[in-house]
Amino acid sequence: MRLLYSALSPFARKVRVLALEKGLAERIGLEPAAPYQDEVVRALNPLNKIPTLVTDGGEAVYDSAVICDYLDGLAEPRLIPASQPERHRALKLEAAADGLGDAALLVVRERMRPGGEHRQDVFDRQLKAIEAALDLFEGAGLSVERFAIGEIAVAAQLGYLDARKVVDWRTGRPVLAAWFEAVSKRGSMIASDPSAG
Ligand SMILES: N[C@@H](CCC(=O)N[C@@H](CS)C(=O)NCC(=O)O)C(=O)O
Repeated sequence: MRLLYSALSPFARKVRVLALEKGLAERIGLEPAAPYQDEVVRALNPLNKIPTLVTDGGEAVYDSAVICDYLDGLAEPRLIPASQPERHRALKLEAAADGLGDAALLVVRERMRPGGEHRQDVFDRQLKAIEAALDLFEGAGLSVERFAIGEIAVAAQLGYLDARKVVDWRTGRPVLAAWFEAVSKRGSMIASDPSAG
């Protein structure tokens, strides 16, 4: 398999962490891609986004949630719970984390605009979503021991907030900060840490 990715992409990191946790990483070749600079990924994914996985059979799979679902079916341990209510909880957590990631990306892209072109309404709207999602995570009872899809998705996005200095998310969220510190020690998180190069 091949994974088109970038080291900084939190969605690609979610996929990589899941693959590492499942022992699948050595079966996946990592291919850097730059969807904001070129159109290379569009031949595989009409959205021209990363992560995009190409299976051994040559099928292109996207987006990150669908890639995780595909990889989860290839090996144990299952990191997307099969039974309810765990499944519902995990997928909802993943959706909130991915949504935070979409908002964080918009903030970062908006900041890249030259000075006078910033759109304050975009900042305000997206920062509200980021802060509310972080508050949700603070009270979500995230597990250090059970590092399943919901937890993986949250951890990947918190890493992105740090890497891009999007917001100071630790202030006022001691539970989330302690949880992230603990899960950041996992081999999968260390191996996929964007600051590690
Ligand atoms: N919902 C998608 C989001 C992926 C995404 O936004 N990827 C960014 C990089 S982190 C991208 O490729 N953006 C290119 C673009 O929007 O044109 C997923 O979960 O895979």
